Amino acid sequence: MKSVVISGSGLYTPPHSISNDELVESFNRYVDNYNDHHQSAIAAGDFPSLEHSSSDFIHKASGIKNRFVVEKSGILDPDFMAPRLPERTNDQPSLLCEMAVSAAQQALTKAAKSADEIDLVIVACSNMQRAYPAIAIEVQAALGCQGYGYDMNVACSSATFGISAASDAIRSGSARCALVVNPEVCSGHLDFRDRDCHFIFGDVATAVVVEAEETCNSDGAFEILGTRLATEFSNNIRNNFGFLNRTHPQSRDARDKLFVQQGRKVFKELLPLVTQTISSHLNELQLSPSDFKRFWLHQANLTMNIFAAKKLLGREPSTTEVPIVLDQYANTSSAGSVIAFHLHQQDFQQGELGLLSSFGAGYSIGSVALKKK
Ligand code: CO8
Repeated sequence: MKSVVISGSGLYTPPHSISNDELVESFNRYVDNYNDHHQSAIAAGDFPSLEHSSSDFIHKASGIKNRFVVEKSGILDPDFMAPRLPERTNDQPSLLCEMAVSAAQQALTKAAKSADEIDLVIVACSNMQRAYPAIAIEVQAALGCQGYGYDMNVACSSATFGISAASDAIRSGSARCALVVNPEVCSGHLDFRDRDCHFIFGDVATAVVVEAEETCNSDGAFEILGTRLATEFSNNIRNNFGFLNRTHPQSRDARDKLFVQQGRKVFKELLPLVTQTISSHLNELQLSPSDFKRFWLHQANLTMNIFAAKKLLGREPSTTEVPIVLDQYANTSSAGSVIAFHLHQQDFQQGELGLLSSFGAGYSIGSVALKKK
């Protein structure tokens, strides 16, 4: 079978960052305003008062200290609590396209490829900012790529599913060189008024170039030894936003039209699926977790990652075995494991193994076994 490699990766980090303290300060002002405004209804027992958030809780429960966002002032405005993003005209690049292009250009440079050598563009991320035309086709035009492009969404697992699709396309001959891009504007679909989740997400874009080993000119390439994808339906992470919302105006802006989750249930149900999927994937490749130098895991929760790695390795993992980027980037959905891969791969020697793995809504789990060329 044709050998396929990841020959370059790229990372676009938005210009604004928000610390836990900044986020909590604005959230708590929103809570105080809300409770003041509804004082008599709360006193009458019509509905409960809102509770303050806390930086300590956020850090202890998730490991997150900071997040990057495309726009900060609207998120921190207690009267707005969302990024302020002026609508662009159809002649301007979309926000997702702009972020994707920036990450893609870095990946192309690393892979020593020019845009016109790309003949497949996959934009793989949690939420597309419009229904059509596909963001991928806009990215294809903006960069000057050949061939074809399409969008795909498997929530947090979009990147690994995208890499798997690109690898299959190259093996089958329907593409020669692919770009898989993950622009995530998580701040656009997060309810910053919800104490349970206002701290979870950040914005970012990542990109990788996937091509046949025979066309690869990069000295930093990783061979894709194999991919394993798994899904199992769950309502525990859900967002009901969609074009049918307007057909029922009464609930068009209801809470479920943004990200909602049962965090504890996700933790309990998803982790066994993750460790089973990775274990059976490695078994099939006749490898064991201890053969791997590094696990570039989905970045949702620090405890979750340590738990998954401990279960796989049968011992406490070191910080170099399981690099954490969520402390600075928060959960960036599909991009999280690719950020970890991009920032923590320079020390790899020829023949060393690493595993890229994502897990999240769906449920969905992706596992990509890599070997340094
Ligand atoms: N400040 C202070 N206290 C709080 C806060 C807060 N901000 N929030 C909750 N509390 C309180 C709760 O009310 C609760 O109080 P009590 O015990 O009195 O009821 C207590 O703290 C404990 O609350 P939880 O049980 O909810 O806390 P956890 O320890 O479970 O931590 C987490 C919450 C961090 C959410 C954790 O459950 C978690 O990370 N779970 C894993 C979830 C996960 O991995 N999800 C993946 C989702 S991402 C994905 O798939 C992509 C989706 C698409 C992207 C969407 C972009 C927006």
